[in-house]
Amino acid sequence: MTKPFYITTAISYPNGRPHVGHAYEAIATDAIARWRRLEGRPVRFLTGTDEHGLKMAQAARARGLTPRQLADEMSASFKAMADQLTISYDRFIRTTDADHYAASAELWRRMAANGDIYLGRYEGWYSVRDEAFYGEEELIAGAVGERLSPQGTPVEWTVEESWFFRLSAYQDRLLAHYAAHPDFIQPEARRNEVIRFVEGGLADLSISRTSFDWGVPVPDSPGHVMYVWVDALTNYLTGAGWPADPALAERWWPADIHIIGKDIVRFHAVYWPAFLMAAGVALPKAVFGHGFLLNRGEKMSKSTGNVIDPAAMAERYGVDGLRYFLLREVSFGQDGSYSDDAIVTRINADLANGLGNLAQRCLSIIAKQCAGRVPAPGTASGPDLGGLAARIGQAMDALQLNRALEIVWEGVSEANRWFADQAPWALRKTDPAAADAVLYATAEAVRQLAILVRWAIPGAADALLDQLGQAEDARDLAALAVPLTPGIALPPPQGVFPRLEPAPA
Ligand code: ME8
Repeated sequence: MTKPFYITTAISYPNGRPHVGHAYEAIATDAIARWRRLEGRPVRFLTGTDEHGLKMAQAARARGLTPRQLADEMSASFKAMADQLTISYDRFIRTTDADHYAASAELWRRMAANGDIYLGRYEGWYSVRDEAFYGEEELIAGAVGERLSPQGTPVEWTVEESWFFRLSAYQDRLLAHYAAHPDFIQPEARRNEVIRFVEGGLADLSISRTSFDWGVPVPDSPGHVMYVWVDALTNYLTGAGWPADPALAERWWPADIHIIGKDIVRFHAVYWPAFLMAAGVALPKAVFGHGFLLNRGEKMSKSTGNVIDPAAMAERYGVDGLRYFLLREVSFGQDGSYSDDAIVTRINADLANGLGNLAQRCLSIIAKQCAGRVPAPGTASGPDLGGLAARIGQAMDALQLNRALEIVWEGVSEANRWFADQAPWALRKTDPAAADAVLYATAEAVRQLAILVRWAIPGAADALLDQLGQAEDARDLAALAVPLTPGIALPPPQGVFPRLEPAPA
């Protein structure tokens, strides 16, 4: 399993501070990246910020800043969020990075060399909030009859000279690609939407702007900057070392999967593969459009102000508590809802009472009755965790992250049940060796479970593995086969999962 694995999040607009939707995407992508590393695969994980475009320029003006100043300030807060949430990215890309300008210009030149870019005049509807062009037929009516984008954002009639990408020429090739690669767009519902959209016919795409200058300059075309989505999508290539470092790009490209939200599937599953086909660059293997996170069922967005600060959530629930809730409670690919109640209940039941209790009870008895050393195994068979790793692997391959956690917790329940049935505290009085054997088997089960859940709650899992005296390099799936060494001294046990109190009503 040494095939390299390249995974990306969307890059966020740093026109405001990150919200929990951004945190969710980073956590889910991180979970997949960490699972692949546990399997022993070399992983490259890219995340970052998408800093150009009219939306950034307008947000900066509103605050009396230059776009660059706003981007610096907000990009730093996205990076701080990623670090706080223990997101294991290999590069945090900013689309203002120098190598990204070079990659974007190179992609443009190749599309142009293929004859797919021509100069024209754009007249049509543009939504600054979505940074997207819409056809008249796609617009919907707002409350007072005004025109809105299909996402419900304001649109304005825009007229300017523009370079166009010959997207219309790619309809058949895109449909053929979707048919030949059924996993290219996931989940199924997103795939069906995209196919329907492409079957409806594709208009050429305006890919440059002249009305503002906050963007990557179009090669050899003074006054034009690239439409922000052209340079934004190119970040995935820049992050693989393309074209500056061919050996690196060869290793990582094509990407194994782009993890993005459902609102931007069209850009990733239609425009992006068409750009790459035009440039003669291989297509990513898959695009996964996850659902939206709703605060008690309501959509949140920077523009509506209904935004929850992920830093405050991580503070209240703990980084691993927040990660666990989002991964366990949201069915990956579908929308999910959260509330303080739901988070507290889930954390207390599964982390504090479930895994935490198992580890704490077993380790505190070992500390007291076995002089803090891993006891002798004896002949106790232990809880039945056989087949768990394989089943989790299957769920992870299918990107059923919540299902994978359910399976881990089948193991947690089994281990708790077995431990209680064996009652080592009673056994100690009649058969100390048998009591030791039960404690050994339980500690070994905690070790296995900690490894199997490390992709989801890395901080807590590592704290458990520390308490079991496990070396840094003995924490991957290969280490499942190497049981605890009897006799090793363990550090004093400490609770890893605090119980949370519900918020006052
Ligand atoms: O779309 N729940 O940036 P962005 C879950 N710059 N995910 C959410 C969400 C929510 N409530 N709100 C947003 C952009 N997201 C572009 C991407 S990629 C080349 C360019 C997701 O800051 C959203 O779907 O608006 C997207 O995947 C990511 O957060 C960044 O959103």
